Amino acid sequence: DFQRSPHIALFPSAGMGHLTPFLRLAAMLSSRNCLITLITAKPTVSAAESTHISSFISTHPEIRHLEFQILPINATNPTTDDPFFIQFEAVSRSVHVLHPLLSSASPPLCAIFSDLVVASSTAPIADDLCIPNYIVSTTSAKFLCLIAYLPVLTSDSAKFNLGCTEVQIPGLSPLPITSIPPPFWNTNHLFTAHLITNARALPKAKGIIMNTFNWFEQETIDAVSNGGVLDSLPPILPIGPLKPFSFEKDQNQYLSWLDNQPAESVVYVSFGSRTAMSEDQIRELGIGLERSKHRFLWVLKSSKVDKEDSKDLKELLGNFFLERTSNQGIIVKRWVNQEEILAHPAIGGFINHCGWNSVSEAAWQGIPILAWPQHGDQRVNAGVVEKVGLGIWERGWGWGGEKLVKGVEIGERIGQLMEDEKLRSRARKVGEEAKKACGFGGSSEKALTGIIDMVTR
Ligand code: BUP
Repeated sequence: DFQRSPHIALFPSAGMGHLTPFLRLAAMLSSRNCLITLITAKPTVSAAESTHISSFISTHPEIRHLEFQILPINATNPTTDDPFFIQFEAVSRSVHVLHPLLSSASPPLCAIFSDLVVASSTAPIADDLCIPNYIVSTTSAKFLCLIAYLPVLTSDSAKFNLGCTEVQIPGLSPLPITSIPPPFWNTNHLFTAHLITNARALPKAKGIIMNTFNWFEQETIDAVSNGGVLDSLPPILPIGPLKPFSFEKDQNQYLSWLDNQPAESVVYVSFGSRTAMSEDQIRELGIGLERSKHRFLWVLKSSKVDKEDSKDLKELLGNFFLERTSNQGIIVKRWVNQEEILAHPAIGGFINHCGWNSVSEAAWQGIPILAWPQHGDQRVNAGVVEKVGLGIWERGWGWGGEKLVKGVEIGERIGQLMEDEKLRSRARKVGEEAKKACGFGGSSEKALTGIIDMVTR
């Protein structure tokens, strides 16, 4: 019955960091009696995305899939060669082809939930169909505020220039200038221009659905709710941490290896799906892991898009390293099931770039993070992690690739991550609060119920 089963279109943009939270949200809404149409653009940038979409659709037959062909990408942008930014632009430019498909949906759509990076393209469609457009943010509430305020900031060079030490967003504690992603200093940069366009569309949205929770980002969420940041911003609706859904169990060697390690003894190392460190930095990280003497599970990526690249481990790290550490840790160069790893009792710490999905997964499991942000929203996210006590962050390591961080220093920080009992118990507390937020009567659970009620009306 249409009244009781609202039909909602979910529309993620490019990259696993965007796809993952949408798939989770699709599964959560579907289990609450919503009819879901998942819109995806083809071709995808990475093989990981297309594999995950097919596997999700085959394990969730109740979810409809609407795949649309994007217009040819414009690969000659002078400001960036990042394939994900280029795809953001191409997806946005192609959205109009969805209009007839969405207007003829049966039963009619009750709402569109779209990615922040297509907000300006979906707003007119939702308007035309007279249905609400909710924006789904895949970053922290703090970084979302920076995006929302970016049109104001970038138009005021007196307050926003490289000579400042801090950036002031109304209602929030100041952001250090070093956390601002470098592309933001250039309004012509594809990423910056794209975010500014979409930030301008935010006031048209009915709400901004966030993968965070009140307790975790209290200051920011309160500030927005009390009209700080921008008057025109719609309500932000924290429903996280978004719950993972299960694919078939990963039958891989690394899981049986983990099964044989003592509780909380292993440091898990991953920098997400779109960061490849330089080969020199990879070697230093290897030295750091070895020196720390802690057990490790390292997901290694040496190419930006998919990691099934040709360089093998011997070439990257050398035979001696692999032999010396063969009893201390394992290195994998493939897509792993990160959720399953973080949930494993052997994991005691997480060296991570602070991609927001990884942060929310670590928060859910109560695993402490050694933050090593590389680009984009990650320094702002690392600040959130540090402030709430989920992890430690060595600011001096800079942005990814800015400097070569030496193995000795990395080893020391790993020791701190794995041996600090206070950090571990605070991280556990974060995990408990995350579960409270998503449990019956919790803040995230109530926000999700509220959204479903709103679109069902
Ligand atoms: Br790599 C990798 N397995 O092997 P983030 C990642 N993931 O499950 P990113 C795996 O991909 P953006 C792997 O659990 C997380 O849900 C991981 O998203 C999963 O970082 C997701 O953490 C990665 O947000 O994206 O990939 O850098 O730049 O958009 O933050």
